[in-house]
Amino acid sequence: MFDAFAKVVSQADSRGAFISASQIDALSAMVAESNKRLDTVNRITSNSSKIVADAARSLFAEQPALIAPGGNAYTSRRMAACLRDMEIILRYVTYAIYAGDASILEDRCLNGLRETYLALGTPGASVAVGVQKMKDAAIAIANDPNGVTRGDCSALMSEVGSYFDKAAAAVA
Ligand code: PEB
Repeated sequence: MFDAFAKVVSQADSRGAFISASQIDALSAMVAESNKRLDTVNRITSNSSKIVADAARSLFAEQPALIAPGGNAYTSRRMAACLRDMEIILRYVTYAIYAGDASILEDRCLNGLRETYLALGTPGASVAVGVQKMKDAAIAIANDPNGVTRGDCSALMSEVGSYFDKAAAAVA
């Protein structure tokens, strides 16, 4: 489990090298922009229930077989497991945004998740659709220019998107 700094250190150490000037520049840009990152995590975190519930509703509207008798999210127990899974994935994505590095998401959430869904008979492709819906909602909320100092968040938003994409690709 790394953050952006630990990852740079680990990479430099594996080469037996000092931290390079370009690595220092990249980390210093990350620090300079860090309020955007913290605002993003704060906004997604404080809207997490809505992001999960809306994405799930939209997924079930598109794929009603999931909630019909015999479906993978039919019965309250499976529905609860499904909402919980989406919340877990969103939580690990917020950790990755906070750390500026995907390794916590990869190591603790995505590693083995495809195999878990295969073993359970849960359709990973449907989970991936739900994750993409959470991505769209999270970016819309994080990128809202109202209520914050306005600035260019395009690089950060594409980074945020990449963590959701990684999660979706891991289970699709
Ligand atoms: C992963 N999900 C489920 C299980 C596990 C996970 C380990 C089995 C144990 C259980 O039921 O609790 N757990 C989850 C996760 C981490 C973890 C991400 C990461 C740290 O520890 N069903 C659908 C939808 C989808 C879904 C497509 C979008 O129809 C999910 C939600 N996951 C789902 C369901 C189950 C499950 C379990 C329904 C229960 C499966 C079953 O018992 O039939």
